[in-house]
Amino acid sequence: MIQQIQVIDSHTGGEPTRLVISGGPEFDQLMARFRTNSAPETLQQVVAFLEQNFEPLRRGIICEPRCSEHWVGAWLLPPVDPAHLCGVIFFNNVGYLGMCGHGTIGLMASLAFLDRVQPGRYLVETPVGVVATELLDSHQVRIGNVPSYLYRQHVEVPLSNRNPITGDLAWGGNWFFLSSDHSLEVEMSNLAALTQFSLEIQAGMEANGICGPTGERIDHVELFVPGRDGANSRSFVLCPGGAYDRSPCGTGTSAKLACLAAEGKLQPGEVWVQESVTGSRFHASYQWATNTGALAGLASGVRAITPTVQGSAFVMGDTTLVFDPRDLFVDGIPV
Ligand code: PYC
Repeated sequence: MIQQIQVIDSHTGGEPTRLVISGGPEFDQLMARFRTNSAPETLQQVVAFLEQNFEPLRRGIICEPRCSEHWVGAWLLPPVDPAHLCGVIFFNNVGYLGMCGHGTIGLMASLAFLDRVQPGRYLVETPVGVVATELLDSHQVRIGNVPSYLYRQHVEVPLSNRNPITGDLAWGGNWFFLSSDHSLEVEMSNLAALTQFSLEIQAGMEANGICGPTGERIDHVELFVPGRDGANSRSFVLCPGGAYDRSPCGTGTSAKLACLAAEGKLQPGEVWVQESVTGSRFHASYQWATNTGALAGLASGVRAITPTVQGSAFVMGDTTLVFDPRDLFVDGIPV
């Protein structure tokens, strides 16, 4: 049977998001089946179910030939808590993400495009926590991300063909290795070298057992250089599937703020302008987190932060994807 899936495509600072609004898994039934009192826990169980049962569809939606590796997909879900706007589960070409900052900005702009939200404040559920969002106008969105923190500072990563690199490990809704310990130019003309270097760092971490507090893969790499023209910093971010983030990366900016806060280099409420390699910008700030629960790996003396990240997104497409079982690549081109 031919399956049809309705999606809204947007981009946030150049980084695209494909929001699946209908035609996919029966989320009403799935939510009823897995519902617990905790929205993140419920969504984690839904992710596990999707991983077991809907991998071909995930790949078909987000991989070539319908899409490509630098996109992030998003399943739109009914909320666990009726006081919340919705749930969202982000995915990419290789699997699922905990949170996605640019994607949440894209989600809100897409819902505004569909006339499902007006400017105002909304809570959105993700598998790693509830995210506060504020739609400022039909494009501008501010998100209050999940508690973020510096996990380990000055970690040396051995590299196979060059000197080791030193950086920090931090959580911003995904796991990041953050470093300024390099001499690469963060420019569009240097994307191949930045990508190659970041892949070597990912491989170096894997080979040397450098991971999160409970064995999590550090699957994002951020390379920083000083900012210019009013930006505090400029960065290149490599995502888990090998593509670079065209936006400054919302979860990556959150992880950066956590490091700056822990080092006393940025004060609560102070604005940090993070520029991406493409030149797009997020404006970010933080407050000390008050209610973090138990965060694995939060060192004594280090406090978690609540980051706020602001950016804008534009809708690019309102599309029906068609999945014909006779198509050799109905489930995407295998990688
Ligand atoms: O904006 O958080 C983000 C993000 C993660 C991966 C790609 N973008």
